[in-house]
Amino acid sequence: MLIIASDDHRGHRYRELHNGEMVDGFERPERADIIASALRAAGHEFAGPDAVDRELLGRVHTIGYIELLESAWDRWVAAGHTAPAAMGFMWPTRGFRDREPADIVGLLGRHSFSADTSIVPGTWAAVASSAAIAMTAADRTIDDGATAYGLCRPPGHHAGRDRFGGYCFVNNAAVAAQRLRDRGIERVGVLDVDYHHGNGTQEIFESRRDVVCVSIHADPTEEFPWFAGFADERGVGEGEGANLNLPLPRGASRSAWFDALSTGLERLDSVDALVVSLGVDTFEGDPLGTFSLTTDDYGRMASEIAALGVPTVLVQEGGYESDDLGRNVVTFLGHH
Ligand code: OKP
Ligand code: ZN
Repeated sequence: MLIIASDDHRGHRYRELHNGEMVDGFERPERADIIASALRAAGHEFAGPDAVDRELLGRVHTIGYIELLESAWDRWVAAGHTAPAAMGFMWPTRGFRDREPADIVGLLGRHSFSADTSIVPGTWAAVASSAAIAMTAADRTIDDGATAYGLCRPPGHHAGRDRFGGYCFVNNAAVAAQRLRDRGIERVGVLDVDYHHGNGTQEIFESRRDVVCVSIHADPTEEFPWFAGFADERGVGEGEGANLNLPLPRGASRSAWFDALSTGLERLDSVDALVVSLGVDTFEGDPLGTFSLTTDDYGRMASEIAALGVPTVLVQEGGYESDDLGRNVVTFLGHH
């Protein structure tokens, strides 16, 4: 399979506020490097991304948000901050005014939603390349008529139209889905198998019927992102019915997970092309997850998804350091 990847993610490394203390970020460069070397060893072909199309980013996010991400580090330094990472630390929660601040600290608060995600000097290069990888994987899937995999880092599925958080800045899966639409695919499906709900992807497409979103994830009553991902979120207005959330309790069994996959795939049986938000943090050994999928299960997952029989773009989401991170992705790709 064709792998789209880049080293431009390496400068995006930061410490995160995790349950009240600063720790080395779980979403770290080693993740992508582990996956890349496992894919190389398995004999997959690699290519770099094309330059990202800014108009495409502007159809998924607001242009103002993209410009904020691009300029945030320089504005942080220009404002006199000497901390090694820029982040928001106050968010316009219930009852506050929804207005655009003038200062970078306020702007980062308004355009983010969680304290686990920071901006360092290398962040924009990594984010732009991650989005370019998703776009290019969508292009190659159409051009070659064969599945392409985008080794995106940072991940994207928590990033909303104008907000970052949950380690995500630009929504790579949404970029790939929008690219498929722009290239003439009528009805696109997004299947999010990451352990966490794809709240950003849902937000971006919830009012549209041309992109059908399905997410299987840990129940947000007891897991991040806490405030989205419930079963009664079924789309808004014209998009009513085009969003399906399949939350499972923490610690859900493998058979419960595969039952949810069957339900999700039924909902996607009329799409013309598919984007898979491929998080492998459903693995039994994942440091952030509580599900118990095995390495072999990623092969089964890939076969069941491939049985839809539509052009498919794979986009890497979560999946954190464990001895099997690389093997899990290799196993999925080997069965697709
Ligand atoms: C990103 B992806 C640890 C929990 C909070 C949020 C997890 C984001 C997961 N501080 N971090 O969906 O794998
Ligand atoms: Zn995740």
